[in-house]
Amino acid sequence: MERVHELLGRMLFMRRFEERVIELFEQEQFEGHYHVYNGQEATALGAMDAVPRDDYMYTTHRNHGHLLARGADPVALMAEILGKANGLVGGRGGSYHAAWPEGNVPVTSALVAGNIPQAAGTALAAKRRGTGQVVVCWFGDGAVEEGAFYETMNLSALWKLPVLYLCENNSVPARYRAMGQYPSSTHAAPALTEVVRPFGIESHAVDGTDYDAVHDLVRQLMERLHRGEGPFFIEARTSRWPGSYGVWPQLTGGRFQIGWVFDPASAPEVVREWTTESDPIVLLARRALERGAIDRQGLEALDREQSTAVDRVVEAALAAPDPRPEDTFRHVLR
Ligand SMILES: Cc1ncc(C[n+]2csc(CCOP(=O)(O)OP(=O)(O)O)c2C)c(N)n1
Ligand SMILES: [Mg+2]
Repeated sequence: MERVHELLGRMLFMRRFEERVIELFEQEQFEGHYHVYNGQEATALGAMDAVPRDDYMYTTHRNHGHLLARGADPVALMAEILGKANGLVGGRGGSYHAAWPEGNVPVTSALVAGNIPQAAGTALAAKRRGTGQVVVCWFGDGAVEEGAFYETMNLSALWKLPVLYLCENNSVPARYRAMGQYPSSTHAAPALTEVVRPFGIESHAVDGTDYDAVHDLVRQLMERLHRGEGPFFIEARTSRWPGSYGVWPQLTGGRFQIGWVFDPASAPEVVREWTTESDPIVLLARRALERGAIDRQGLEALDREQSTAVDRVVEAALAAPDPRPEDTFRHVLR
């Protein structure tokens, strides 16, 4: 009971965090492109709860959820998105290049598939140095169309690199998430799990809206990676949040309302089907309600708590200082 409570709380925190990011962008509080993690919360939390802190994580343009799940300080992450001096990397990276070196997150690659060779290089270094560290590399289904992906799969298999390749295929309709074969929207393979098998890389598909399924699979594969097996490939299947259909995130349908859990028909039409069939928060909350692990009052209170926590994060990040002009060339090779 405690656990589902805590998990729903963490998912709601991520959701409210991203909603505020969209609003802050619309209020011109920061510039530059960015993406949000709405709808994939269960995947990041399920996976990151199974990855030891000593191991590395490489992330993508959809990095906020990965960083939060990894345990990055939300104020420092929000401050980084806003370009503030106390951001994760001093406000120099913004959303697209946030990193958390202390948390073994060396860099975000906003280049689709750009982080895949980097992750393999880090794994090669760890292997040669005998540090015992493993690398988790996130990417989207789009990265499986890139040449860098195939070169890296080949070398990873040849060199038996300790990497968990974690592909988030967010183009899967609800009914295909847990079963059957489903490709990405723009890949010729019958399923993304097939793509790495000719390299001899073991691969698995998992329903990315199911925290427990993701967690169990990642935990098992991480244990095996630490024993020297691998590399491994996971395709975590989710269905794209309508607010992420376009090139720029939009708060489509407005902020998520906890009432939609109880009455999905009350959700605006643009998000109704997704909310009903694919929102990992709604799916988990409904299961918890059915078995009496939480009640309506408890869920509403949880959401209020998390919304307030995010409001505090935003206030702190907005109040943080901008980088000083005299620091412009710090860390720059000249
Ligand atoms: C090499 C490269 N090509 C194109 C882009 C522009 N771009 C940014 S996100 C994106 C879609 C990536 O799809 P996917 O990897 O499935 O991730 P998703 O956005 O679905 O999470 C593209 C094409 C890019 N950043 N890098
Ligand atoms: Mg995708």
